[in-house]
Amino acid sequence: MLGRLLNPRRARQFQRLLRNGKVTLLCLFLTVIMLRGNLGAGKFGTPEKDLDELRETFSYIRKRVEPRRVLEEATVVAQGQQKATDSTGSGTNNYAEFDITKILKDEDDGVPEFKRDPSQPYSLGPKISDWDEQRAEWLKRNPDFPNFIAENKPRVLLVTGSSPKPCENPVGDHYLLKSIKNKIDYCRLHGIEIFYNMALLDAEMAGFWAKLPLIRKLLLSHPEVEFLWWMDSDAMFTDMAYELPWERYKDHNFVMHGWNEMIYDQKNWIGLNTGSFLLRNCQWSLDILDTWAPMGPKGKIREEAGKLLTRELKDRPVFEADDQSAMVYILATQREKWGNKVYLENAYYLHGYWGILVDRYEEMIENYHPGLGDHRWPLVTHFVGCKPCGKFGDYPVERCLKQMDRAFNFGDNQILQMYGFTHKSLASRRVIRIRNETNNPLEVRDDLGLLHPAFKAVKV
Ligand SMILES: [Mn+2]
Repeated sequence: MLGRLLNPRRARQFQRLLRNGKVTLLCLFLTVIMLRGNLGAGKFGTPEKDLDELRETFSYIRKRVEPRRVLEEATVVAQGQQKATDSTGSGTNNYAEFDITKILKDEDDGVPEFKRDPSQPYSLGPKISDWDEQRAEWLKRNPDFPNFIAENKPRVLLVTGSSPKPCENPVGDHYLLKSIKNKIDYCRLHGIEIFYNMALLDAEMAGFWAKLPLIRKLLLSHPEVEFLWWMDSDAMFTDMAYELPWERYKDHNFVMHGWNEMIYDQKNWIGLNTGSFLLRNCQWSLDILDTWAPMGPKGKIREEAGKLLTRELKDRPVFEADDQSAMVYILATQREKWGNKVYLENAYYLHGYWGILVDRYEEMIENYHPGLGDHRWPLVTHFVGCKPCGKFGDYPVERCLKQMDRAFNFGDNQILQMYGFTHKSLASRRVIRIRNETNNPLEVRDDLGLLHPAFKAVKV
């Protein structure tokens, strides 16, 4: 028929075209069948859905071919190994499915824990009344461990810590890690030593009160330390360049963020904050610790003391005695005894309440620079009421974690800038370069002077 319509040469050409076309169509048909089969959507999906999935799959394959293959190989290997260990009965290789309580059960060796004589009042330890003499003698005999490392630069030990147990939720431990990384950075820059505590030294003083036995132990064991700086695990440094005005405290032993009027006139329970404070290593400090501790023992004592504090202090909610309220109460009721050695600091944020700071970081970046320590660039942002390591806090979890990330990144940017990086934004874990690499690395600008800060320089 074709032969009749076309000349023989044209007809042969046309037939070849048709044959090739059939092969092409068959190939296309087979490809579609295969892709639909692989994607699953082919079972119930509409053609549009198929198309979307095809598009996704192709862009996914383009981006992911390598990592995916590696991952698949790793999975195969892991499955193989798991089979091997399952058969020998020595447990799983899968961390995600492992029940951590298997190894975290507290060893009970049958030896009863030391129990204090309940007829005796609680004390942090044997009475010491000549610590200043003992310590002075030690310092004289150990000139290689001076309590001042430069003029007006005391030797400082920053003390922080967290519970011996993992957090109640896995993300809490991640935030503890961020928090200690942040403190390590600040302390390295400022020539401050760090102690991270995870041991409950006195079972009676669990919770807010655990810091008291720890602080006393560290003061007595480290006579070379002039100031101990307590900092909560929920507080972060947000000004890496701010050096404390040590000179200002030369006649004081206890420095807390707070206001005289709120403590001495109003007895307000939030007139000071015990989340970040300085305590000098001296007899006076041992004495105030002894005065501070008796409301701490858990159980009846702490509960009864809580009632007294709620009754006596302004605006305090009903709950067991906490170290902060107890300190407000001591200062407000015994000002003559302690007041002249307590410095209530509010010229910068030794502690800064996160609620009034974290939303203003961008504005601070716009208008100011690190090194100010105050409302323009707060030294410390303290997440009071967020309990990232616990089950419940006083604020929505999402708000707390988001703002803790912002505070961490805000502080971390000051570290990263030294090395030419910054976080993409305060909400981002990712970093970007802020300058090009150079073959003159020693000539890079260090805007904040943090690579070799004057306050860290060793005076020989
Ligand atoms: Mn706190």
